[in-house]
Amino acid sequence: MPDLTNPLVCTVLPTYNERDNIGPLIRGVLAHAVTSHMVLVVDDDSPDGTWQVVEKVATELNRPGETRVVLIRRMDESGLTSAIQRGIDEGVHTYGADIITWMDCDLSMPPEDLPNLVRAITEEGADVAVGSRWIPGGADVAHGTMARSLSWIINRYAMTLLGDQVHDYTSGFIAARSPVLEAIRLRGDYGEYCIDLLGRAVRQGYRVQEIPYVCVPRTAGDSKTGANLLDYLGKGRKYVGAAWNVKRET
Ligand SMILES: Nc1nc2c(ncn2[C@@H]2O[C@H](COP(=O)(O)OP(=O)(O)O)[C@@H](O)[C@H]2O)c(=O)[nH]1
Ligand SMILES: [Mg+2]
Repeated sequence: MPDLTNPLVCTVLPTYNERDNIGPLIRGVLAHAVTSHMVLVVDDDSPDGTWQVVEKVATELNRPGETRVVLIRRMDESGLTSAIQRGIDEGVHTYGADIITWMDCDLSMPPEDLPNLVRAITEEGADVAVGSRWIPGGADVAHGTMARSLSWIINRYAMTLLGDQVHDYTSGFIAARSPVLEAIRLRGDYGEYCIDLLGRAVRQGYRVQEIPYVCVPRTAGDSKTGANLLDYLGKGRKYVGAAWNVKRET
């Protein structure tokens, strides 16, 4: 097991129009920290001014000699996957983080559950920890029957192709040791990156551990995943393609 005595954890928070969620989320993540912990927000110049809120929170929480909140405001690039990858690169190379975590910034993934993912790595020897809705103790009370059913089908398909160590290949609530993320860079545009990452991690023999969590509805702002069947099917097609691609490669 790698030496992770007092590791630095960096939580990457990708945001687009999360003005009312980002402040409570940053505070929640830092309030529940179990080791040295910083957050790195990657905002794509959100029209609602999310980045301004982050600047304000950073001014309040950063102390001389201790950076706890960092804002990266991207002006000429956008997209969820590249935002997370940018955060990973900054966290590992600029700040020397040992563990990188990330999650949605809509408060659907409770920050108080994050320590469970971190401990899976620091205390139980996991390389990657995945917040899972589809194992005992987990649930999805955020989405309707259609979205939940499609997610279930896609995850069953991914499990059949890639391995049943993971039941929530589309989770998006992740913690990983930095060397794993150095070896496996994210691919894809949106949520399919998660199937790709977890599928490759499982098939390359990394220890991937699931931690149950309850996904709750966002209360502020709008989902970037459309709510109609056509949109879900379009995303589903990409997810299926990502799983098949990993199976073909490995
Ligand atoms: N930086 C960045 N973040 C994004 C982008 N699209 C979505 N996000 C963030 O990605 C996370 C997931 O989006 P969300 O709307 O919750 O999608 P849903 O969970 O599928 O409904 C949220 O934190 C969003 O603010 C993007 O283009 N750039
Ligand atoms: Mg979400």
